[in-house]
Amino acid sequence: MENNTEENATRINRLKLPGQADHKTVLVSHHLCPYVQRSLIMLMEKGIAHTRINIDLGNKPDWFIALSPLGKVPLLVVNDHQVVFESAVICEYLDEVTPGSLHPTAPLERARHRAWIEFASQSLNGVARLYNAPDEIQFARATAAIREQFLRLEQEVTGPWFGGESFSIVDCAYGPLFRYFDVLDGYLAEDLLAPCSKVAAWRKGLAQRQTVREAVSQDYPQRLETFLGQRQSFLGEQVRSRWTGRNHQ
Ligand SMILES: N[C@@H](CCC(=O)N[C@@H](CS)C(=O)NCC(=O)O)C(=O)O
Repeated sequence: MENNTEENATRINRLKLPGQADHKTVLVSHHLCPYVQRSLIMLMEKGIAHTRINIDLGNKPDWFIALSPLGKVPLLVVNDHQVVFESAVICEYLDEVTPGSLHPTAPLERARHRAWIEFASQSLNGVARLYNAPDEIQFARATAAIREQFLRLEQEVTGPWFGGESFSIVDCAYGPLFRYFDVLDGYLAEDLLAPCSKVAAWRKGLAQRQTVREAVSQDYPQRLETFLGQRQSFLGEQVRSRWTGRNHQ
């Protein structure tokens, strides 16, 4: 377990952040979770003072189980005890309580952005299928499915951000998705973004944005590689054999 349970419970219950009472914002997190990253990007984009508490999802603390209706991170705890869960809901809540919306105002455009946030979640499921694929055939199938999703995305992106000149909530959802490929690219036989120039440029822009960069710790690539190398999967095998190769150099 990464954090002491009682200590965390105390921090949740008795947290006193500097500044206004409405800055009492805690995000219960995990180092690698892409949904947590969405919420963190949003917190930083909106300049909201917050505290991040990482937990071990393999050994969830009791206070977290008690607080989290779905047992998932991210979990936003506001004013010491009010809980907001589900990253899309958290992002919209954070947007609504601060000036300068990162969502389009026109209902149809807003609906389109929400739909493409959901598309990002489905693409994350595709990434999980890729790293959990038990054999080469299923790995290739999962890779092909992601290639198709990126081609779809190419038709939707305006650039430099998803909807054009303004960074929006939907951009918060894609930074963490593309970040996986900073590590996965080293294990794929092809550049999945080669046919998608707009998505490729968008990915680059997201990787350079300060809030996207700061949503993870500096050791994120090593943590992700360790996570991947622990999978009993085709990719896990590739990662482990690289480790063995490195150790024999
Ligand atoms: N739909 C949720 C997904 C969150 C999610 O899947 N979180 C994962 C970590 S990345 C989790 O907490 N898993 C723990 C579990 O399912 O037990 C959201 O958007 O917030």
